[in-house]
Amino acid sequence: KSADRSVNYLLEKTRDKGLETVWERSERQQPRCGFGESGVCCRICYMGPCRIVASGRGRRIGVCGAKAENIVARNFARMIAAGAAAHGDHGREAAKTLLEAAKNPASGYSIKDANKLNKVASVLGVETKDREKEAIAAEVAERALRNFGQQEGEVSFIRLAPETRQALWRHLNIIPRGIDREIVEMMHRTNMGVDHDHQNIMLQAARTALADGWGGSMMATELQDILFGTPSPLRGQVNLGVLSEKDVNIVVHGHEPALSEMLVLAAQDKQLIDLAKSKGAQGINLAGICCTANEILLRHGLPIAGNVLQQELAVSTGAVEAMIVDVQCIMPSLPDISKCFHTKLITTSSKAVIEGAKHFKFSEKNALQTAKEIVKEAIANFPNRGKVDIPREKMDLVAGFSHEAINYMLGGKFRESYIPLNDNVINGRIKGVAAVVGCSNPKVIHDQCHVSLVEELIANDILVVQTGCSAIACAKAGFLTPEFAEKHAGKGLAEVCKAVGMPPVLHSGSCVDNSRVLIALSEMVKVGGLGKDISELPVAGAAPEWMSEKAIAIGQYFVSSGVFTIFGVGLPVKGSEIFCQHIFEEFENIFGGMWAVEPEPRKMAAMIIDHI
Ligand code: NFS
Ligand code: SF4
Repeated sequence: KSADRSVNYLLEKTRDKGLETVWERSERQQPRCGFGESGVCCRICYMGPCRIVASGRGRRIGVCGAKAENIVARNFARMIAAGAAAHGDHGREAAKTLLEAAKNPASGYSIKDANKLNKVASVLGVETKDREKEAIAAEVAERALRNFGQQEGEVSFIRLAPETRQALWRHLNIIPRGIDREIVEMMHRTNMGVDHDHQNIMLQAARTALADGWGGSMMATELQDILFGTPSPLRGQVNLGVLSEKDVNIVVHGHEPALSEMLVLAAQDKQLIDLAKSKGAQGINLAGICCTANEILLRHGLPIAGNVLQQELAVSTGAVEAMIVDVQCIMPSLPDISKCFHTKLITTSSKAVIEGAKHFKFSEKNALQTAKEIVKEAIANFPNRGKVDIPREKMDLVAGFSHEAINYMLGGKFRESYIPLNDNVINGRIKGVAAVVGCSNPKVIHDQCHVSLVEELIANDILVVQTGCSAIACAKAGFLTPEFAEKHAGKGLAEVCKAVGMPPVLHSGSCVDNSRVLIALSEMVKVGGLGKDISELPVAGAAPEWMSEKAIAIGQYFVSSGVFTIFGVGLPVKGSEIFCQHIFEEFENIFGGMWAVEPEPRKMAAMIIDHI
């Protein structure tokens, strides 16, 4: 089931115990409905559901007359709207937290990176001269919040894109006016009986996706850097072996660092550590799952227990006192598996409540206080621990490659810039750059596609940038160490990695941090020598094991930004040849970037290498 031995080991154990995980449930869904899988099931109104067969003697149109390309486009566009909504809401929370940090010292939040604050202030047009950082931060937060409800104009971060790209977007009339506004319009236009032109639907889908990448996601990344610090390279560890037999294990899972950052503070509290000792533990071990894990790794070097498909397995070790979740990618199966062990499942967001879990209301106003209560709850649970079975697998890694860090690392202290990267591409040592990102999916062998694809790319001198669960997969396989370059990277890439002391695979953060990739690509254009637009750069994007709507939103903003983007597993579009032709071919003439799909990682690598 997995390329990761610790996963296979625990899966055998859970099966012996008669427990169920995502893999058993996935098998039970076989055979899957072909209409749904190929995107031609429409449930938008209740004259349906309608299922379309585009060719042959089947039902070619829905009850209302919708054709296959209309239905596929609407479904695809709605996935983009949902993904953009998730990232947008995350960005909104970051802005609210920044406002709290600026105005309410009792919240426990503060401004960690004043440099970044000034940079973001200048993008948002906030005056910085002779002002306290709190005053600047408050205005930055307020302006950021305005980006969501704005009705006209352009969202602020668009201006970080290359001029040529901005001009193209203006020409296509797809610059997002406000983040929320584009999502609402997307939902409206895909209602029963509104937009019946798949090309027109996809233009608004492109705008909605840009409102994610250059809007909500970028907001989340940039404001979190101000609040919690901009990542720079540091060492860490990954995989289920990071759970400790002797400590109170607290696993944070979800996405918003507003929660996990406070848990980091609470877990270091001397009184709470003493309390843990009084219960017979050695101390407190905080580890993460999914993107929250990436956030605490990048900023604190704290360990990652695993990616999205490992959430149930972490509980099945019997060593987790509390799993604390906020929003996104949290399986509703967690209370069931937690009941079979002593693990307390704790929800913290009023947006994400799970029946069977204990709810601690967390808000940016009482953050540290709540975090301490949660840690106490975990400590109190330590004496209830039964037999534990923690797999031995854990791997060292180096992570923390924000675009600022890459800049600094390549250019050195006195001439921070992307010039050396561009030079190395021009002189042929590095052939290009690929962003390999996204989820894990039980429809394919866990981690396998990520690992095989990345292996092939670096062997061909392509520098790989990673985020999300994909980064965790390659980290577990040992790809995120400078030493890995010597053995597995092509000669040119290995030389560059050795000179700079960096891994051939750069971990840039969580999924909202794909916005770092957009900024890095824009910098590569601005430095010059490789092309006048992102679409002219030798770069590509890939999500080999995607599953979430968020991944589709990311894919579309990469494409709308001019990047050739390839997805594994499959895409729910095959039901319409007309639609496929539009996003796989015609898109290139519109955006300079286009979608592709290929489940086989070696073939996927070949397509990326060809493109580059
Ligand atoms: Ni991205 Fe991060 Fe993982 Fe997929 Fe989920 S955790 S936001 S959506 S599964 S990569
Ligand atoms: Fe069927 Fe049209 Fe209703 Fe979709 S919108 S369910 S195709 S009638």
